[in-house]
Formats: sequence, structure tokens, C-alpha cells
Amino acid sequence: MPAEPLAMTLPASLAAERQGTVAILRLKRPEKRNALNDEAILGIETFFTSLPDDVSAVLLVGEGEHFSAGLDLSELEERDVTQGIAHSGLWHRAFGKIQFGKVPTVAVLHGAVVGGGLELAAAAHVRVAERSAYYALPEGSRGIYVGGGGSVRLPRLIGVARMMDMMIAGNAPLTNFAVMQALPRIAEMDPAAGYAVEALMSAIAQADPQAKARLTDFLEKRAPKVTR
Ligand code: 1HE
Repeated sequence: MPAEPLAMTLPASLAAERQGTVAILRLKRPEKRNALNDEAILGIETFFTSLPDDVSAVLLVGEGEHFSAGLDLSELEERDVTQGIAHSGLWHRAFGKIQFGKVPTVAVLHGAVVGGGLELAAAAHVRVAERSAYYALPEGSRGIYVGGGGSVRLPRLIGVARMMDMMIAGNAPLTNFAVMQALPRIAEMDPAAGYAVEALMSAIAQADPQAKARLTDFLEKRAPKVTR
């Protein structure tokens, strides 16, 4: 069945099409490994709130060699705590439209599924992994904390212990505090309370000078990439 474009106004980093009753949302910024900036997150929200009534399911896919490298780290350099709280709230709202949307979403995972990319996948109803897929939460090594609902959704999928293991190796003081003190408590909270605490924790962590330094290190190619 041929794909047809879906009539929606989306940023250039996303593309929407349909094949019969299946809508496909494609992360389309392969040159930046589908890193998710504010524009893309707002576009994801637009897509899930503008689906035509005759769509019965959504496929969420990434173009290029990776599903998604997560948060666009270049945006974090300028953000203070207040902006960080609002930013996390934006992700929570957009991903809530996936989880509590009109139709089931299947995330098709390949290559790097990391950080906010894994948080995005966690908001889908079904995850299908190709053999190339690998998972990481590099927030730990960047000195930040998940802010896209990961501490609410991922413990329910993979458990607190596994998530701690994925984040603690970076040995960043604020991330370690978040992972040891906030994560296990958020995992036991009502999701609404969990999102609020996650927003606070991620905003505080990303505003710390040490986190900013680690982000600059990544952007200036002094910090390691995620490896399989
Ligand atoms: C990026 C990003 C990004 C790539 N933000 N620009 N996420 C991370 O810490 C993952 C960081 N990325 C990587 O570890 C690697 O890029 C990958 C393993 C995903 C892919 O490696 P590779 O060799 O295929 O690509 P690359 O050469 O590293 O990246 C290509 C370009 O994309 C390069 O830019 P260029 O201008 O030099 O070409 C990279 O800088 C850029 N790029 N990833 C910005 N993430 C709601 S809170 C969520 C918190 C998080 O998600 S933290 C996790 C962030």
C-alpha cells in the first residue's frame, strides 16, 4: 500500500505519512541522530493531537542509523532552573498525548535508543526492537537527570535497579543524588507527583555548572559518545 503524506504542520525534523489506517511519525533529523529539540517535542504533540479520526494505529520510527540520541544537548547550555522545569513539563505533556492518545502507538527501535529517545519509546504502547537497537541513559555521564517521564515510566518497564545501573556509572554528584534519592521514590509515587518531582530534579541537575561543563565537553567532542 503506498504511503501518502498526512496534512499537518510539523517542523522539518519530523515527517508524517499514512499507509491505509496506519499513521507513521518519522523522526527526521538523522544528521543530528534525531536529537530532540523543543521544536520536535512540540511537533510530536501536534502530531498526536491532530490525528485524523480514521487512523487506527501509529508507528513511531527514526530515520538514519539511530532511533534517537535523546535530548538535543546544544539547547541545554543556556537553560536555568525555571526554564528547566518548563522544559520537562513540555516533554511530559507531549508524551502524555502518546500514552493517553486516541490510538495505540508502536515504537520501532533501531540503533541508539538513548536518553530522551528511550523516554519517548517508553511512552509508546508497544516497542519492537530491530537487532541493531541498543539502550542507554547517558544522563548519568552528562551529569543531568531524565526529564521526559523516564523516572515514572522506565521503572515500570525495566525496574529501578536496572535504571540505576544504567545511570550511576557517570559518577556525577547531582545525578547520583537523583538516582539514589529521587528515582526510587518517584517510582513509588502516583505518576502525577512523580512527574513534578522529576521536573524539579532534572531542572536542578541540568543547571549545575558541572553539568553545563559536561554538556560543553560533549558538544566540543571531548566527551565520549554512547557505545553499544
Ligand atoms: C547531538 C546529539 C545530542 C548527536 N544533542 N547533538 N544524549 C546523549 O548523550 C547521546 C549523545 N550522542 C551520542 O552518543 C552519539 O551521537 C550516538 C551514539 C547517538 C551516535 O553516534 P554517531 O557516531 O553515529 O554520531 P555523532 O558523530 O556522535 O553525531 C552526529 C552529529 O549529531 C554530531 O554533530 P556534528 O555537528 O558534529 O555533525 C553530534 O554532535 C550530534 N549529536 N547526539 C545534540 N544528543 C528530557 S531530558 C532527556 C535527557 C537526555 O536525553 S540526555 C542524553 C543525551
